[in-house]
Amino acid sequence: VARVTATGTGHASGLVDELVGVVGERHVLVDPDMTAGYAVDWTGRFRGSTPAVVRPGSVEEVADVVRLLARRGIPLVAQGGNTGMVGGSVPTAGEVVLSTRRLDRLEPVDALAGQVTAGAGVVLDRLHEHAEAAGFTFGVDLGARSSCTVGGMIATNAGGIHVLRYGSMRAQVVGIEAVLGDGSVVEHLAGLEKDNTGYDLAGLMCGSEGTLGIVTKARLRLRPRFDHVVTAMVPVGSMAAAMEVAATLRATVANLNAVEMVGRAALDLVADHLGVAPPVRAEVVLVVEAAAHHDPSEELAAGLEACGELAGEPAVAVDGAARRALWRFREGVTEAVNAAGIPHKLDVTLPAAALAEFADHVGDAVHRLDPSTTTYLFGHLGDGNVHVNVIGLAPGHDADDVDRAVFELVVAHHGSISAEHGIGTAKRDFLHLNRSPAELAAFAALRRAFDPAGILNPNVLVPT
Ligand code: FAD
Ligand code: 2HG
Ligand code: ZN
Repeated sequence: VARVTATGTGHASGLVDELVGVVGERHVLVDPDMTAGYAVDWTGRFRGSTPAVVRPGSVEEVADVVRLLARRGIPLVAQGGNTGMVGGSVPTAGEVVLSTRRLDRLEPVDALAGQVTAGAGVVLDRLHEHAEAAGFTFGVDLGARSSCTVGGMIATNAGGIHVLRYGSMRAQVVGIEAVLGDGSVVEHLAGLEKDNTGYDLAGLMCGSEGTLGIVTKARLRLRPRFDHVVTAMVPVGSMAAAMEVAATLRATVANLNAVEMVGRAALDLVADHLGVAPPVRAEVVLVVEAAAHHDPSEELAAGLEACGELAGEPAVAVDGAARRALWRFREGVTEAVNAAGIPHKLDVTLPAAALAEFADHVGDAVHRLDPSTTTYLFGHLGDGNVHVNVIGLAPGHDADDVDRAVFELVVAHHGSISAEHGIGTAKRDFLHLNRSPAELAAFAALRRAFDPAGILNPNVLVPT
């Protein structure tokens, strides 16, 4: 094992030996070829460097690692699948990376309680398979399912495509095990649905972005597995009309699972990227889904009928392969955008009454600032969440100006600058647009209480 060189980090040597003493030589990576993948995010926009990637295999090892880093005052970044979108999972300021991937134990499903206990490093796909084999499903699903982890999803309070039915990650978490910044372990995993014995530490960890503790395990609610699913791709003439369709479907389709949106520019981009023509094309396309113990096709058809005139005939699919073919035009947008350039990703949420107006103007607002940009809109329309992806910023242009223009438009419409991806390093300078000085002071006080040495992801959210 190579020694830590102090390049840019100021870390004392001997750290690696101490880390090796805790987790073993195989689980401390220092060779830059081995650590490189941990030091850059999925989009390639956020890059850093790290003196070491440490991969503990148990809660005790996590606690020992945190304790030794706290003693030396060395900051760390927790990292799960590294699929986060806001630069929160990479060591942008030379932090040690604590990878949770080895904490991947999945306990048997507790069918009586409808719950399961999962290690923080369990990947979402595996959790879904495990739940389904026991006759359940897990309520959160998202495009990064083959890489994102339970711990990362809790730390970001991930949303995804089923929020309108089951809520985001916070609504799935009944209990937690976590290591706080001083190395102490909090464990509350009994999974009692009712438990008013003080502060909800599990709830606090949701959306905390690795600043309050390292999540090592979680007790998660499961939902019924539905074997009948119908998916439709619905063409709509405008964003205002799409909002009406979403509202009508929510009011009429009891088994509604998803109402997702792809704007015209994003649809053309993803179709080009896939090399496949979409079955429907319009100003806005919705991917809607219903799932139930019986075939929900008629229920969804009646809901669509109640929506009045659409911009064409919906494409409908019930078998797995055909449904997946429709979903590719929605879930493939992120990859298609990435293939076209390094994006600025803005993940905003608006009140229902303001969303169409925002969506109709945001592209122009960005374009006025930087005419070389292209703006793509897509997202989770059923719960008011629009992803605004901007590519093609002119070199030398201050990218913050684009972010600021979008966020000011969001705030003018009483929306939020982050719906589901979090704040990370990307948006921390804009957090004050949504949070008052009193709220930010409370955030900072919470951080100090949970992490007195200020070592847990110090550069995200409200920097320590
Ligand atoms: P990471 O990226 O590794 O980390 C994210 C944050 O959590 C960082 O701040 C990190 O420090 C912290 N963290 C990680 N593990 C822990 C832990 N055990 N304890 C404490 N802190 C921790 N997100 C959505 O919400 N909805 C979507 O629909 C969605 N779709 C996506 C589609 C694609 C193709 C991609 C690439 C990403 C998508 N994302 C989406 C973003 C991302 O997948 C989520 O934010 C996810 O929750 C991150 O999980 P992760 O394990 O990759 O976390
Ligand atoms: C999605 O909904 C993800 O597809 C990713 O949250 C959004 O790429 C993005 O900006
Ligand atoms: Zn999303």
